[in-house]
This record gives sequence, C-alpha cells and structure tokens, in this order.
Amino acid sequence: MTSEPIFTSGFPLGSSAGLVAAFEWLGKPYRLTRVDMLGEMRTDAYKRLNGRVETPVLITGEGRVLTETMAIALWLEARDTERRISFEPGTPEADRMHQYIAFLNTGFTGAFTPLWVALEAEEATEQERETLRKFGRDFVAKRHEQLEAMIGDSSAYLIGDKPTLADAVFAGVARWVDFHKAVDPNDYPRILALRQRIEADPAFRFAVAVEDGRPAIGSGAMKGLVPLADVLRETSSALAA
Ligand SMILES: N[C@@H](CCC(=O)N[C@@H](CS)C(=O)NCC(=O)O)C(=O)O
Repeated sequence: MTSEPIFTSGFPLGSSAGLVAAFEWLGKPYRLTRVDMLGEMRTDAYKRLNGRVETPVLITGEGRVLTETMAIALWLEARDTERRISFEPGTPEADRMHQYIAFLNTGFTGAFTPLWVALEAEEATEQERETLRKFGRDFVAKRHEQLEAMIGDSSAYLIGDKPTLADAVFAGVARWVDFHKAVDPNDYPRILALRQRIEADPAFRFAVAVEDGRPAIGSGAMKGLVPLADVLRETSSALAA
C-alpha cells in the first residue's frame, strides 16, 4: 500500500527548507513532519530513522527511509516526469543541475561546518572558537566567490528561467550567512539577487513558515503535517515487520 511521502522540515534553519520548496514547485501530494534539531532529533527513536542524526529525511510512499540531500533530490527528479523542477536526464541542463547540486551540497554547505562547530562545541575555549570562526568565515567567502563566478548574468535562476532542484538546495543553505554574519551579502550580487528571488517565492515562504511553526498556505500539494512521534512509531514498526 502506498501513501503520500513524508519529508522532514528541520528547524531552526534547516537545509530541508530548500527541498520543501522543491516539493511545492513539483506539486505532487506530500506530507511534512517538523523536526526540532536541537531536541527530538537527538533521541534514540530518531537515531533509528537516521543513524547520523541529521535532517533531511524522506519516507517514501512505500515506507522506505531515504536520507541525504542529494539522494532525495534525485528521488524528486525521478518523480518529476513533467520536468517542472529538473531537466531530461542526459541533457546539458540536467548535467549542469547535478553539478550545481553536488557543489552546493558539498563545498558550499561544508564551508559552514566550522561556524556551526564554533557555536555548538561545549568544550571549546574562546580561542579555539575564534580560530574556527575565522576559518569558517574565510571558507564561506571562498565558496561564495566560486559560486558567484559560476552563476551567469543571463538567467534568472541557476539554470534557466525557472527554479529547479539546484535552486532549492541553494536556498536552504544560503541563508545561513545571515545567522553567522559570515560574509557581507552585498559583496556577491548574483548570489544575493538569487536569494532574494527565491526567498520571495511563495513555495520558499511556505517552507520557512512551516519551519517556524506558523500557519501557512502552500500550493495545496502538502496534504498534512504529521507529528514526528507518529512517523517514528510507524517507521519503526515497518522496519520491525
Ligand atoms: N550530508 C547530509 C547533511 C545534512 C545536514 O547537514 N543536516 C544538518 C541540518 S541542515 C543537520 O541535521 N545537522 C545535525 C546537527 O545540527 O546536529 C545531507 O546532505 O543531507
């Protein structure tokens, strides 16, 4: 038996917000479950869902658990038969979209790690924290320079004139610069313009509202918010069966 897939909305500031926007743009029925990354995510029950204790996680309509942003993006791409948020596999546009997703999910996202560690490492001295912060800011600046150079002047989104999975992966993470004050966004005008375009998009606004626990009206594709406890109970009994 199949039902709507369930995707995580990790908060605060989860990268999953980008893929929530992608679900909205795709327009096929799905559900969401909010995951408090500082709370419920740390429980043993969640560790059975994702042993690496991270969001995002997707539970497919068949009850399979799929983790990792890139794997979930590829799952969405395979579902996108009308090519609303992706391109025909094998085309130059599809290859370029994969290239962007890979860069964004590795180099670009990873550059923020020292900044998160500086914030969360309870044992660290102030001097160690400052070293991490400096390393993180330099690394984020370097990845911004690289992304700024990759983005052309000729299209509204990363590839062409519609938002795709690459823009979704970008938007979930790009906003972290504000929280960490890692770089001056005005130094990267193409990145800033892209962020502003996506952050004003109803799909991304919906994703952020769900993340914040605010009432939200989306495209209608989101068929319900499922409490995480229900998701954990159902997936653990499915895994045990
Ligand atoms: N490789 C994973 C990384 C995902 C990731 O970094 N998730 C963050 C939130 S956006 C997380 O859950 N971090 C764990 C923590 O905050 O302790 C992916 O691409 O899905």
